[in-house]
Order: sequence, then C-alpha cells, then structure tokens
Amino acid sequence: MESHDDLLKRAKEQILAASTHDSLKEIEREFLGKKGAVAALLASIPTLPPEERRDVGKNANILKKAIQESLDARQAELAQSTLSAERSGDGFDATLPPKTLQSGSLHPITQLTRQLEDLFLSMGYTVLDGPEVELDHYNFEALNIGRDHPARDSQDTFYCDDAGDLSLRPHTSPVQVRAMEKLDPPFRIVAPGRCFRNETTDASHEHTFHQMEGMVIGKDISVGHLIGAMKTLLRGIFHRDVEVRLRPGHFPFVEPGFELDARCPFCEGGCSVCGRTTWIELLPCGLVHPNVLKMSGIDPEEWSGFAFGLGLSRLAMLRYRIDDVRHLLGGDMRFLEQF
Ligand code: FA5
Repeated sequence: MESHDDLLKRAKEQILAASTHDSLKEIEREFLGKKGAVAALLASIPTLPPEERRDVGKNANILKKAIQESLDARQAELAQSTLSAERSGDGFDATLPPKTLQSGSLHPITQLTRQLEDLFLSMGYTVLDGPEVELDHYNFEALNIGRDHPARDSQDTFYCDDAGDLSLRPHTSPVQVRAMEKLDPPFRIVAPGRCFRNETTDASHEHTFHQMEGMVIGKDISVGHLIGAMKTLLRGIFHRDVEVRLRPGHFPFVEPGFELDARCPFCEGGCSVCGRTTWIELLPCGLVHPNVLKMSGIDPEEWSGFAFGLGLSRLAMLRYRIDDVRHLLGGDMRFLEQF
C-alpha cells in the first residue's frame, strides 16, 4: 500500500496543478471521499497487526487534515485569481447578460385601491377598514335589510354559524354603519376591501371580489353632490371627463337609489366591453335612507348624505382591460407579472 508520505506528496502535486474549482472537487473525492485513498487506509486498520493499528490510524487523520488544508489553500488562491482577473478585465465578458434581481410588483387591485385612496384623501375623505367576518347587524339589519327582507336572497351570503349571526361580508356597506356609529357628522369616508358571495362564478362574477364603499354625511346633501363626486372619481381614474347617467336602482339602505353608468371609455359606437351599448354599469349609489341614519343615531332631520358601492374588481377590469374577473385572484404568475 502507498505510504502516507507518498500519498500526501501525490495529493499536493495534483492540488497545485488544479486550475478550476471543479478539478479541486474531483481531487477531494479521490483522496477524502467515501471511497477515497484515506478511507481505504482507515478500512485497512483491522487487518493490521495490533501494535501497528494505533499509529496508522493517527497518521491517517494527520494525512486527512494536511490534504484538507492544501485543498482549502488552493481553493482560496483560485477564488482570489478569478477576482483579480475580473477586476483587471481579463476573463470578464462584458457581453454576458447581467444577473437580474427578480422584483415583485403590486397587485392591480392594490394599485387601483391606492390610487383611489389618494384621490379621496385629497377630497377630504377618511379611509376606513372593517371586518371581513361581520355581524348580521352590520351586514344587513342596520342597513334596513331585516331577517325576512327579500334583498338578502340577492346577496348569496356565506354564513359562518347556524344562527346566521355571523357571515363573510357580502358587500362593504357594513363599514358605513360602523362609520356612522363612530364618527360625528359631518364626515366623508371610503372603505375599500374584500367581499364574499356564494355564487356561481363566471367572467364577471367571482366568489371573492373587491368593492369600495363611500359615504358622505353633511347638511343638505343632494344627488348633485353625489354626481359631482362620481365624476371626480372617474376623471381621476380615466384622466378625462367621463359622461355619466343615473338609472333608478333599488337598495333598502338608500332612497332614492341609483345605478350609475359611465360612458364607455374604450369606444365611441359600442364595443365588447360595454356590450355595444356605449354605457358601462359601474356603481350603485343613492341618498342614505332616513331609517339607516336613525338606526345609527344620526338625526335625519338635521343630516343627510349619499353612499355608493364601487365594484373595484369591475373597475380594475375596465382600467387594465382584463376580460375575466377570475384572473384577478387566480394566482397565475403569468397574469400577475404583467403589472
Ligand atoms: C352592493 O353591494 C351595495 N352594497 C352597493 C351600494 C352601496 C348601493 C351604497 C347603494 C349605496 P351590488 O350587489 O350591486 O351592490 O354590488 C356592487 C358592485 O359590486 C357591482 O356593481 C359589481 O361591480 C360588484 N360585484 C357584485 N358582485 C360581484 C361578484 N360576484 N364579482 C365581482 N364583482 C361583483
């Protein structure tokens, strides 16, 4: 069997001659690997006469340490020379593509929400948040929608308990009620957030989607104020004046209630986005029902107000020309990477 000295000499010669990290790895395997020369030396110990075993074992460990030190030293030399070559320009290929850091981006709904929040903050509104798991009182009852009210059927609510006291909020309107309880009039609020409905999904309906609730309570608030606020909102999003129209709409918590349509910003004579009508149904709104004010402790003789429930997911579809609402929360990176 090769002596310790010969083994060490052979290893050192190979290490010195190695010019790449890969060849050093190969040498390490040859001498220090599981089936390498040092392992073979150690495996031979039981076959030796007992008086030689101790010395051979001890020397094998010294040999292992010496080879490892030579490997480490050469490794450091190679790293240093690569660095120097790069610094001096040798071995540096300026035509190689740079290493790029992959950075994330904000979700389109987050981008739109932040833009709308800035817009409303600039008009003196306060941005509020509310719970996604909500009490029946705030979801429905304080909004003039009693237990047997037919309007409940259209909301397809996910209930969280058998008694029906707790549910995933089907709209952001409960934040209106929380605002009326907490804030003294006059006030203006918006409340963006997630809503949930137990309904069959299609290109324009998702079980989880976003709305932005808005409410203004003040003296002598009229439909004119409502239209003015909505036009400012649309100008902020589409960067030009957008024509709007109001159609009657029924919501138990507003009187009168409207559906606000915006003139389609993508066409002049009808397109697939507006279903060839040139109008896009954008947001329901209305003047706050006196019962709703009263239930939250606000005197309807003194105060009045308007409220709206903007479909944020729908607005994001228009803004970014997304043809299926299910893309928004589908988690497909190919979709998300476009924003
Ligand atoms: C409401 O949710 C009322 N709370 C809005 C409101 C607020 C009216 C204040 C009056 C005063 P509606 O169910 O129509 O209304 O929903 C409002 C908007 O949410 C719709 O116009 C639509 O853009 C969006 N929306 C509703 N359901 C879904 C869904 N399943 N997927 C995506 N968007 C939806």
